[in-house]
Amino acid sequence: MPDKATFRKGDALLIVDVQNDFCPGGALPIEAGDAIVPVLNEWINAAENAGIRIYVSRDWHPESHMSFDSEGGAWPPHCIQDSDGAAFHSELSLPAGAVIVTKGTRFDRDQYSAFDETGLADELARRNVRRVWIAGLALDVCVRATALDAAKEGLEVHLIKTATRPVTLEGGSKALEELERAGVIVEE
Ligand code: VGL
Ligand code: ZN
Repeated sequence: MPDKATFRKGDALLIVDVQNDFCPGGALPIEAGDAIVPVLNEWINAAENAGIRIYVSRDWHPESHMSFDSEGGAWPPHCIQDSDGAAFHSELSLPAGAVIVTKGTRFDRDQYSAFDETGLADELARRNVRRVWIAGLALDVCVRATALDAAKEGLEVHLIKTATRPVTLEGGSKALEELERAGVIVEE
């Protein structure tokens, strides 16, 4: 379990898409997606104690988004703006200072990465963040894309493996290999 000493100056915690639609009972459920919430709460608590910034991304699609299967896309309709499905999991204990990063709002294409035209890289640079701890949903989709972009931005990237789950097991193991090849440090 993390504690205050896990973190140092220049760190940030980045939690990806822990929303109801990605949890059991949601529109695009990930097996045991909700099981990461208690683990994330430990990380949030440790980050708070260390005075480390916390960013939480959310998938935030307009109705009839082009990524929905009804529109020829790859996914069932999910995370529609302001719906219950788009809300963060109710047991995720987000502190008041946590900063929300909204993505998936573009009409013309999907945005899997929390860095994709959100300005997040500039924000982290402005705050002198050099190392990010990444977790959330889904390992093989938005966590993968976010961690790869973070590495491309030159950040030191740590993936919290116990606090992420994949859409498919095969996709999850492929993503882990790919992330390690990209220099991401996978925390067992
Ligand atoms: C995601 C599928 C579609 C994710 C978002 O957050 O991993 N997956 N949209
Ligand atoms: Zn989506």
